[in-house]
Amino acid sequence: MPAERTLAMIKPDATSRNLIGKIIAHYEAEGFEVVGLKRLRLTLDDARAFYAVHAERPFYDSLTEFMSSGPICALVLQRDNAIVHLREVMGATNPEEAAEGTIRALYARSLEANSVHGSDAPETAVTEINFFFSEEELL
Ligand code: IDP
Ligand code: MG
Repeated sequence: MPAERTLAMIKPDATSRNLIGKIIAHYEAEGFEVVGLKRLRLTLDDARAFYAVHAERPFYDSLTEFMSSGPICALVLQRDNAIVHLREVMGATNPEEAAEGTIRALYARSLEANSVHGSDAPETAVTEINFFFSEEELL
């Protein structure tokens, strides 16, 4: 299978606990190559734009305030079947339902502060990669 790219984020609850290295090491051990990487703080407007698909959901305001509350890490990860494989390595959205050994089972604090993001489909991966990175930044 040819290499595929997906967009990952390390969320503010994880950057604030110095978990960037542990989480990236986990991804590298799973065969992902880090082809794009930056640490930044989203404005509230940035977070609202990134999560616009959830605008009608009751958790939208709280989620976007949380996502702009501190630094995040944005990563583009590449391997075969990257989108589906990253979702497996992350674990379920709700850490109480996340399989043992997944990032969310290991590190998430709550359903909202669940440490990591990963694109959910090829179309969203392209949109989300372009949200953070220009083509020249992906090596
Ligand atoms: P995902 O991150 O596993 O793809 P989504 O359903 O796309 O999950 O939700 C986006 C993010 O919104 C979740 O990762 C989590 O931080 C937050 N979230 C999802 N559902 C809830 C909820 O019911 N309450 C609070 N926060 C939620
Ligand atoms: Mg999602």
